[in-house]
Amino acid sequence: MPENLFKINSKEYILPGSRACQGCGLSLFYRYALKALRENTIVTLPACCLCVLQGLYPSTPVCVPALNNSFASTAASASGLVAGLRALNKADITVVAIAGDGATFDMGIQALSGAAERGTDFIYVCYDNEGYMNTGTQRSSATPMGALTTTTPILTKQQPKKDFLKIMEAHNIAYIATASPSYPLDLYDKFVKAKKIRGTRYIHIHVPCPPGWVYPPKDTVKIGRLAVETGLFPLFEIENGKFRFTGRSKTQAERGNRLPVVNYLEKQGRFRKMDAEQLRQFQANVDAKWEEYLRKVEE
Ligand SMILES: Cc1ncc(C[n+]2csc(CCOP(=O)(O)OP(=O)(O)O)c2C)c(N)n1
Ligand code: SF4
Repeated sequence: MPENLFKINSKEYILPGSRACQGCGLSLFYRYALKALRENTIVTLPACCLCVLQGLYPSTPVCVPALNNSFASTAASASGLVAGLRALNKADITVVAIAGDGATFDMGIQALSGAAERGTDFIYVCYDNEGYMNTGTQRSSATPMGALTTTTPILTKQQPKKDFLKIMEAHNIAYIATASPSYPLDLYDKFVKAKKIRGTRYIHIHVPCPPGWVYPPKDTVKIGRLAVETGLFPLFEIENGKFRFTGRSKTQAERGNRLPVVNYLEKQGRFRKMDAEQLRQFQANVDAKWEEYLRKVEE
């Protein structure tokens, strides 16, 4: 892992002029991921906020080739790119599929599951802003219980978030990791590593979104840190079936010093209607998941 930020590739692959909102966690993640992936990378993406960030042809602030595809077919288009590059003897180019949670948890799960089962040689990244944000914050199956969205405007979302990492784990793929732009060294390191591994690699990114989560844009990094420090979004990787915590989560697992999840929830307007029972249930779900991960470390 690079010891400090100065060890990170200094080249910028996103130039000024992106159309993402102020304080967007997606832009932060994308900046560090592209620095790690460097040249010899092709991105494929569906309709989503990343597509807005990429801009409209013929102008874009992004310096790697990118293909726009339809909503449900990110992994299918990545599979096609991999096959095409192999036919052209250009298998050294890394294909990176990047999609939001709506395009992954809901719409694109079939194509992703198929490609993962075949072990297709690409990196799939789900950037999880926990809703259909590009179209105005509709609920997805990644939206947490208790959140207000434009399709759960009164009662809040009643169901817990789908455990998508568990679904990906069941595919026994080459590499799985979680990462957060609030911990850029950890994120950078995981993309450098993923680029070297062959087969299907899945990286799940926690992406705070100021308008959708209802908090001031200046707080993005703080919100991302709280997600990790409360144990809601632990940093880990699973390589050849072996689970290990990384970065801040590794220290916390050793020291047992997680913050209460309310510290994270209270900073966001989307949780303002959460009642005491939902809060209790939320904390219980986070605790149970954390215990499950601790048991995996021991396996
Ligand atoms: C088949 C299809 N249905 C609906 C849409 C409209 N649409 C465009 S972007 C989007 C939201 C995407 O959500 P997500 O994948 O979570 O990415 P985010 O917008 O949050 O970045 C929707 C519903 C579409 N483009 N195609
Ligand atoms: S809606 Fe959220 S994820 Fe989309 S560009 Fe704006 S801040 Fe980023």
